[in-house]
Parts: sequence; structure tokens; C-alpha cells
Amino acid sequence: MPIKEIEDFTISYMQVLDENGKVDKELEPKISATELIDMYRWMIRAREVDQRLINLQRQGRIGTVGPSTGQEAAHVIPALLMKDNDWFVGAFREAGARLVRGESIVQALLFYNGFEEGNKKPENYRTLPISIIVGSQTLHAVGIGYAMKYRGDDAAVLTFMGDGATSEGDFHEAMNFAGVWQAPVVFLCQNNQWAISLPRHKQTKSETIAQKAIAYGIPGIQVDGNDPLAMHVAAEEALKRARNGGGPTLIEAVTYRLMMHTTADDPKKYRTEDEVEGWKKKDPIIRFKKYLASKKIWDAKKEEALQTEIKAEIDVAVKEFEDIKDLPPEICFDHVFSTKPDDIEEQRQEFLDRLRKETGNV
Ligand SMILES: Cc1ncc(C[n+]2csc(CCOP(=O)(O)OP(=O)(O)O)c2C)c(N)n1
Ligand SMILES: [Mg+2]
Repeated sequence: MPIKEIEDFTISYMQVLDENGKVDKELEPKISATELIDMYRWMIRAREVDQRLINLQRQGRIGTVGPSTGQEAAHVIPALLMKDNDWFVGAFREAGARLVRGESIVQALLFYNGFEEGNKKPENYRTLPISIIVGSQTLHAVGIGYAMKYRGDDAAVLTFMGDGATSEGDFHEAMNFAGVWQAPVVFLCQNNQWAISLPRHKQTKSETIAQKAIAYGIPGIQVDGNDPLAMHVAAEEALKRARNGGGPTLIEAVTYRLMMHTTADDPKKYRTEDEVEGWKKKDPIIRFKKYLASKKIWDAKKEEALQTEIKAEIDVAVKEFEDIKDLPPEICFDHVFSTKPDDIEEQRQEFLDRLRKETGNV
């Protein structure tokens, strides 16, 4: 029986800046010195806030945190390329990108202390709250994208998910309909090699996550997610495609979660120190700093000034957060439904009674 080849598929991998900070001159994007420094500042801000959140959790001053240290290039850079009228539909490991979108450090502290106020957005602010339900946000992103296309709004939606989310049905339904409807959605998968204790190879048999795009008829690319320049090139192209009516894109950003899944997790139980050490050498911040230094736009003095400035900014935010007095612990019951059902009110009462008994002062 004659066999006819119908289609031939390939998946590309892009790296512009290697682990040693050496740039591929042919692929190097033209980015002004001001913008390059801005990219670096936001990545440092993300890293410092992340590390402080872990410390505060360890001191019992905030609740559980899911750190994003090591993944800054993968989420901060695409967020920086967004326009005000683009929609940000995140998961839970893009804290730095949320800072870029204008959320404050105080809001992050509120959220990680269990107060939904941390998720409050100003009116008409095109950023959805953190989504803990793995993969679910991708459907919201496509719904928003479809609505924008219907209304003739020429903005893009940037949605984030982890490698683990790609084995959820939601992700596939979202990709399928994004393809069918040519919705202006950029799917940005932060493949950090782990879904809690489940390694990437037990998550999917596919060689790459990027190739999943092929099944849905949309462009897919694998990018070195620890390379800020490659992330810049890939995200800019995908966002432009979305805004110009070219439909969705899947970007697989190959990165690594350098810290624990959340502060309630001990990664030593399921992965080796050698693996972590290997990835530390690929840290996006280290290589980007080398690149900036090679361009003679960054030095030790500037680094010190930046670190001092950001640490002071975080100190102020922590103080502001710890000085907030008017957030009663039962406030979480306010945000479950817009019209409060009786059983939620009963639960609030039960919670208050218990609190009164335990503390005697509510
Ligand atoms: C639908 C659903 N199932 C399970 C969980 C519990 N859970 C939280 S995070 C996580 C792993 C997610 O892995 P990945 O998508 O790779 O994101 P990462 O945590 O690595 O950023 C799981 C299973 C959840 N939140 N939602
Ligand atoms: Mg993961």
C-alpha cells in the first residue's frame, strides 16, 4: 500500500545567551541598554522578594509560599513585554511577573498570609488572581481570548502553566479551542522539571512539551527558559502574533525550580543535590549579569546600589504589612460567594466561636 507523507513536523529550540553569558551574535535581539537594565532589575526584584518570603515563612510571619527562584527569566521577561490592555492569566509560580504587572509586595505578603485582599485588583485591571487549581487558568485564558477576538479587541492574553499542568485535560481543551478559534493566547509553560515530587519524564512521554502544540495546529517552540534574551525573542514574537490576528502559540520555557515546591515541601526527599547544583550553574540572573557586564553597562557598584535599594523597599513593605491591624481572620469567609449562603455564615460563626474560646479575645 503506498504511503503518502502528509505533513512533516519539527520543533525548534532557542538559546541566545548561554550559561556562561556568551551571546549568539546572529540571534541577539536589539534591546536598548535602558531596557536591558530594566529586565535585570525586575529579575533581581523578583529574586529578592522570593527569598524574603521564604525567610518570613520560616520565621512564622507568613503562611505557605511557593517560590519561583530560578525561574525569573521565564516569567518576568514575558510579563515585561505585555501591554496594559493585554490580559495576564497566571498560575501560582510567577510572583515576579505579578510584580511587573503592578501588584505590590504588600499584596503578595497579604496573599501568602491567607488574606484574599492580596488578590484585589483595581477596576479594569487585566490580571486574574493566582490560580492554584493546576491547569484551570488556561481555559479562562482562552475564554478571554475568544471574547476579545469577538469584540475586535486587538490585545493578547498571556497565560502561564507548569509542566505538570500539561497532563491535565483543561490544558488540552484550552489548546484545542485556542487553535480552532485562533484565540490570541500565548501559552507559556514553565517546564521546571518537577510537579511537586513527580519528575518531568513521568509526566509525559513526549520528547518536548512544545510539540504538544502540533496536535492542535498551533506554533510551538522550546526555549532555554533561563535565558532572558531567548525568552524576550520568543515572547515578543508570540505576543505580536496574537495581537495581529495570528492566533495562539505555545512556548515551552525549559527552566528549573531551584527551591522547594512550597515551604511545606522537602525536595531532598525526591531529588539529588547534584541535580540542583547543576541547574544553579544555569541561573538566569548570573548569566544575564555577565552579559550586561560584557556590554559595559553593569558593574559591582551598580549591583550593590540595586541590592541595597531593593532590600530597603522590601523592608518598608514588610513593615507596612505587619502594621496592618484591620484584617480580621474571618475575612476569608467574605470572598467565597458574592451572595453569602447560610452555611458559609454558619461556618464563620463556628470559626469565631472557636477562636474566642482559644484566644479569649475576639
Ligand atoms: C487540579 C489540581 N490537582 C492537584 C493539585 C495539587 N498540586 C498543586 S501544584 C501541583 C504540581 C504542579 O506542577 P506544575 O504544573 O509542574 O507546576 P510547578 O508547581 O512545578 O510550578 C499539584 C499536583 C492542584 N492544585 N490542582
Ligand atoms: Mg513543574
